[in-house]
Amino acid sequence: MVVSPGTAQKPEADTLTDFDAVVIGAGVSGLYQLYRLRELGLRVRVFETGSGVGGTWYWNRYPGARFDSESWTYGYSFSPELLEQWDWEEHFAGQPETERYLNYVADKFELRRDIQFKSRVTSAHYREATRSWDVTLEDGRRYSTRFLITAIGVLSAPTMPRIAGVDTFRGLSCHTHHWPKEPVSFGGKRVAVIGTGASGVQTITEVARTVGHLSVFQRTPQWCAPLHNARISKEEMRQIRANYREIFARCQQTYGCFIHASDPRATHEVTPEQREAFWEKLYEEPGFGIWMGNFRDILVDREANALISDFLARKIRQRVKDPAVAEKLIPRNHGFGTRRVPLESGYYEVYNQPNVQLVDVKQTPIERITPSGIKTSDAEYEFDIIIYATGFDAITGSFDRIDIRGVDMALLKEKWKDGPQTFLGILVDGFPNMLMVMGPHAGLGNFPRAAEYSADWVTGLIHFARERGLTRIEATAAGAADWTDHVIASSQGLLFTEVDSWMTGINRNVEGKQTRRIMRYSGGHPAFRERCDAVAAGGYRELSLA
Ligand code: NA7
Repeated sequence: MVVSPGTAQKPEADTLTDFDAVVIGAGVSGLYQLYRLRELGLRVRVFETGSGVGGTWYWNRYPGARFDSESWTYGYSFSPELLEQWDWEEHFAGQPETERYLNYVADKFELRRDIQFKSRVTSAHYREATRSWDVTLEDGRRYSTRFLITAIGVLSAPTMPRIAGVDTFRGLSCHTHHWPKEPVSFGGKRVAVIGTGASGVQTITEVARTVGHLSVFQRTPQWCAPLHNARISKEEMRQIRANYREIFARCQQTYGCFIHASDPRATHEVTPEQREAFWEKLYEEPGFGIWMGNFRDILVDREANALISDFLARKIRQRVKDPAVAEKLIPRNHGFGTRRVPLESGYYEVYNQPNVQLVDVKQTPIERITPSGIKTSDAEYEFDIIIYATGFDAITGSFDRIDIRGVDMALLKEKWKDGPQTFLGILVDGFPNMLMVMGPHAGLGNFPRAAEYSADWVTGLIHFARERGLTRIEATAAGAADWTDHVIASSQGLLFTEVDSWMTGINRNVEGKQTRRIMRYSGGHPAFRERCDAVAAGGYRELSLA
């Protein structure tokens, strides 16, 4: 049954629960999931912690926050009318533009009337007697729902460093994820940034433009590559619009749903001169091409990886004037692309500014945050502002922060303590009627491309169940074990598995997240879709349905 958004009918069988479906999160995936479930005529409520839509793009309003995906590959693809109406301003949109876009989508499809803002879900408990979930908000309000759908993102549980004295600092201090809505001025201020991941790199570059003095506290340098952002002219936007079908089709074919496809050649199949020329070309091109569009073996072959790493090290040495600083900015403990590559717009040149200082906290560890600044093992610094770009309890962190209990009150966090176990990254055995959009062990990549697929699959399954009067959907233990084994097997041989990062589940600021585990499916999105499509086409026989 397809009804227009907003005219949802109440199916008889489900009137025992407040809602047919509760979606947690009004970010990129939650908004689209709501749209799709409304099409089925479901009574849906979205609970969102923030006071506006956007998820990642609502919260991460730190200076310099912007896409590393091409804007025109990042927008939703489901509505030709939306594609027709929305003009992207930049090839890699900044956070304000993206937040505006997601608000535009929410308004256009009148999504807000089913979204309850300022509503943090603190617990979700499954009740076997009614085959439903009881959902409790932070303020104590409770709701029941047949289906519980998590759309809580992969990087939405920010983590502060475990450094003594963090609460004692008297100036302004803030995690990049929690950046205030009011403008913050850096002119004449002494600013510290702790953390040099993708968020830190963007923040540092932007703050350096106007800051009085900037100190960057770096634990691990990153292999950064140029973003090469530019504005989109009217003519370019016209061409993009005319090509949307091809653009999205290409994203469907690539490993990570980006427009960049890996080069079919291996690094050693070309001469050193050809290799150098190819890498120079990639370095001059916008976006993730140098990571995703490189020779096919750079992320699996140690020698190939060492060569591309050496190319990037030479770039850092060319761009940073002080050789000692350049050496500090060159990663030694991981090769290029084995961690998420931050894209930058003048990041390395920041260290040529006389008012910017790089502090290597491996050499001189931070001992404590003081009321006036930061004390390391060899100096005491005074600051007006401390920015924590210290990352996230990735992928499972936002699940861990909700008390999710399935059959017999089993705790999801406990079930996943040695790493996630899921079926297709969407279902978990022992947690009936809970469906995860972009859950752990799902295909990851250019987020909206993967999220649209995930939400479509969830919608298809719910549609299937309702048509047949099924009220209980669960993964089998065998199905989850198979998928988990497959996810782990698909990561074998990939160099990223040998490196500590949020992609291997490491966060030194979180108890129990010190051992590497595979957090996402690494077989590529086309293979992920093929498997999920086969399950759907086979009538979901791998699931336990009742
Ligand atoms: P990341 O990439 O996890 O980066 C966090 C950074 O914070 C990283 O450089 C960490 O160093 C550093 N960090 C964390 N704790 C500390 C302490 N205690 N002391 C010093 N430095 C610390 O998070 P981002 O927010 O930058 O990016 C997350 C993703 O968002 C990104 O990949 C994009 O996909 C978007 P470490 O490397 O652990 O030594």
